[in-house]
Amino acid sequence: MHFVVLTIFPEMFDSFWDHGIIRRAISQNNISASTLNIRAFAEGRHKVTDDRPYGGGCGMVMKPEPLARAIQEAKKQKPLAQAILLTPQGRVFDQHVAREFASFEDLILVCGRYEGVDERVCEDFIDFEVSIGDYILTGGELAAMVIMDSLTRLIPGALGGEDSAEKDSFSDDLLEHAHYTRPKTFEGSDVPEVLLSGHHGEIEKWRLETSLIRTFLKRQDLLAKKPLTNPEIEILKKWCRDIERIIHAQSSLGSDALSGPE
Ligand code: 4FV
Repeated sequence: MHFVVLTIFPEMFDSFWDHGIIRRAISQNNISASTLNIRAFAEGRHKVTDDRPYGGGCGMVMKPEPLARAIQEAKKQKPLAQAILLTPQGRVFDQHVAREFASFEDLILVCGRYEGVDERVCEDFIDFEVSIGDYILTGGELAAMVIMDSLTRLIPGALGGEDSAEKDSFSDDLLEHAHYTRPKTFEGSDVPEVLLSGHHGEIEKWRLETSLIRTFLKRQDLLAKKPLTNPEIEILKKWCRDIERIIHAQSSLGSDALSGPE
């Protein structure tokens, strides 16, 4: 996959390309990337890329012509590329969207600045509008980095042998299980015994249970929209039985909690 980033601050990406998994993915040709400076497609001595909003109001708007020319140039370089505008108006990015985009040939990432871009660019030159979240950034560059980072992880070979995106958080719409490494005891707390057992079946079962409980406690919205597997349903049912037993035991413990308002 090739990423073409359209921005008035191309230097912001120098460091991004040059570190960690992104740097290795580029050196191994799992991905490639380039920038186009939108200002280079602007007219006049001052290469102006923004102007005052029609209808008045504060802030400036990105002019359509330089952006349209830059997108056309990017599509000339990468004819199969999909043009994505990073904007709060867009489809909210998540691992599902990441997996969908990771199957594309090439991507053009259009980074807005100021109050936003002229609407006619969105209508005629953009294939997808994507938001990384319901908050306002000063520019689309950080959002473009988020997209490239999460997509690169999904490119086969980019994560290398020791890691795989298959077992990610959200790969099955659950939060990831807890992670532990040496030392066995830290600040008086030990690594769960099962992880030291070498019993892979038990370890996988424990990891699924901790994923489910963490998702249940922290992100029930994810559980609500996830088709559960039989093993997952069995685990939830076991919890229900455990909870029922505890509630039932309350009566024999003479707890008056049971005689509450319900
Ligand atoms: C944004 C977001 C975002 C809006 C105006 C750039 C800014 C400025 N992009 N997800 N949230 N963009 O806030 O993607 O041009």
